[in-house]
Amino acid sequence: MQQKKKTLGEFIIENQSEFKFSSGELSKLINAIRLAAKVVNHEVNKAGLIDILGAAGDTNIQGENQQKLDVLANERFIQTLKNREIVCGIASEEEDDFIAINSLDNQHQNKYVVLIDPLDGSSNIDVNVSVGTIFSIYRRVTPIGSPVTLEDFLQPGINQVAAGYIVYGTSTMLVYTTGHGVNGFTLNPAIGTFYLSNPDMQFPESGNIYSVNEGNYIHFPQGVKDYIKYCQMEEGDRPYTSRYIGSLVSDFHRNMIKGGIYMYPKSSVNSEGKLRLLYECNPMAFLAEQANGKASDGFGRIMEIQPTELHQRVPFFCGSRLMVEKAEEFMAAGQ
Ligand code: P6P
Repeated sequence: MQQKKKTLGEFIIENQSEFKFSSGELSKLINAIRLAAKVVNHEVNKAGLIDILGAAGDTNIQGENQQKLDVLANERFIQTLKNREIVCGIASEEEDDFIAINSLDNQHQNKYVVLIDPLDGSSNIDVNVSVGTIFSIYRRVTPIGSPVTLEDFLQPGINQVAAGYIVYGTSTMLVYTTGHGVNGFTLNPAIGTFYLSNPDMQFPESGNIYSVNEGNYIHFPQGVKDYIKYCQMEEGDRPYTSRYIGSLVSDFHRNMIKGGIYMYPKSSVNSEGKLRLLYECNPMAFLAEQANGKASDGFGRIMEIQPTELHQRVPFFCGSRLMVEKAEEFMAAGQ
């Protein structure tokens, strides 16, 4: 007799005492994310059917062509989070500046700020490749009751109280951590319920998959070039397999299950790399470390970087601990 799978709601209630949140606040936050995820999942899955493909005509702060689904996902998550009485501010990768949420009745009593990449990998939408949402939650650092400020968002990743992603793939999964390990929930679209499908997710200590856009090889620092050549050499358990989907959450998710390393290094084209520290690297780093993996900028821990601006980019090496450490060795030698 197959054991009944626990729902996300049951899981949160059972583990409420572990969370740094007072009772009910985390469930409200995760419920808001869960609701928005179901709406976006519905839109992503029917994207091919109605005319919301193609660019919305605008470009975001990154200068990237905004896909209509980007715009829709951004609006859905912001609106759903605004409706909860626990968030005092939101920063979105699709918005130039942060959004202060002034609750009329309790005047900024809310304690948490949420940073979100509403639809990461959106350039894959038109070719039917998985995309994802990434979120990161902090407790505000300025006094409760005062208007939220930029300081509340420019916190090092070690201050995160929760982080996670939704991957809209062959099945839709919500994977998150509150500092007590990583758990994965799969959506049953027929009834709109997330079930605990991957309890206590852990990166294998090593692996044989490396994920990097090798089209940028000639622009990489010498240490990265040397590490890629190391992955391709015939020696021991190498050559490794190269797998690159071009969607961070999908590459990360596969590597966490099978073992592997994802790299987006800096290059002569992208002087600080492409990924955003606050919206992509810190939440994925929190998940990686909670799953016994590692996340580095090639030289040091991602989560210890003190952010200086909302949209700053950093080089990103993330995945199985021994593979990231080997990449760091090549980066140090290549200095
Ligand atoms: P490139 C998507 O735009 C993204 O931020 C990540 O999801 C993905 O891993 C990376 O950029 C892909 O970038 O330059 O290889 O196409």
